[in-house]
Amino acid sequence: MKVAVVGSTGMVGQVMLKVLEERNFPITELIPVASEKSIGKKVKYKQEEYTIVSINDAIAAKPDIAIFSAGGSTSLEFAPKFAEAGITVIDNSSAWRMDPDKKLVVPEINAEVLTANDKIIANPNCSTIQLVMVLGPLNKKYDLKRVVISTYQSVTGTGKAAVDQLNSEIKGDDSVAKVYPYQIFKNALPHCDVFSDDDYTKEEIKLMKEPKKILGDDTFNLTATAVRVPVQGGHSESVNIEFENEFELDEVRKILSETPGVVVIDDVKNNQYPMPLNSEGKDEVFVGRIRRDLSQPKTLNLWIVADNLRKGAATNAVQIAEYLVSNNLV
Ligand code: 11C
Repeated sequence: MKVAVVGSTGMVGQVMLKVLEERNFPITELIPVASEKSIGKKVKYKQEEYTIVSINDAIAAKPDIAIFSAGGSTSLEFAPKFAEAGITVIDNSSAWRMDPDKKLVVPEINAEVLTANDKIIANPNCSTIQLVMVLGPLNKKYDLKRVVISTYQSVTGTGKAAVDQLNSEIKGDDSVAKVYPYQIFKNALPHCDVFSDDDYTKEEIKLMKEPKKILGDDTFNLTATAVRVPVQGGHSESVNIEFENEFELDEVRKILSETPGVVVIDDVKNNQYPMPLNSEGKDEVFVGRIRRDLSQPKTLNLWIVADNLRKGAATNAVQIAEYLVSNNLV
């Protein structure tokens, strides 16, 4: 496979190269793409250096697959140009996710929706991916009624400048430009991405809309509050799930432990539960604190953690590419 990585110098792009390498994706030619200022510079992949090219040169090189993580406006402008050239795009931005003609895919949950005709495939938002990895198998068994999500999101979700802001605040150095409206060190901002007219943030709206599309089910409701915290290793989510049907906790744990890509860490007697510090660099989605909501029947509380740059972005995109290759869809 000839593979272009668009946005190869960004935080997700860098993890993308690492994940492609680790998973030994069958690449015959790598085409790294980045913005004007990086053209001609090199990126490393499997001990070799590759020269960064412009996005138009990448189209001319006719890769089989282009994985985009270069922001919504680049995707809106260029993904259709790649698609017209017969190149399959897997896009990490929010540009195409809710387009009714585009598939929104978490391979463990809904890879079977993909066909050879899908030339622009959307990778969901990071906080959505880890959520649906847990909601998907539970919906099949107990039928979701309502989901209440509160997130605790890593600064890596905002990008390198936000990591720099946190690290400089930790050092007491005020010289770095602030990405957030307030200090993030020793703080929690109920504000991920921009506010929309209805007073929810875009991140919260993604959490409320994307899961229904991925699960192919709009019979349940979701509501979300997304919070940025001074953490780097991954996103955490406190999730309250009301089902239509009754459940047994042991069966819930069994279903989740048998779900590919999900790891249950739930032994409170020994202080065992998922934490972002332990999820960093891992591809799995970790779930714990699985317990009944004592305030009403058929309702569960749990805690989900995943590395937002890996399963929340790069790994999920590479898994989509792997599915396309192994099913001859590209
Ligand atoms: C965050 N979830 O943590 C965002 C980052 O739509 O892909 C990814 C934004 C997206 O702020």
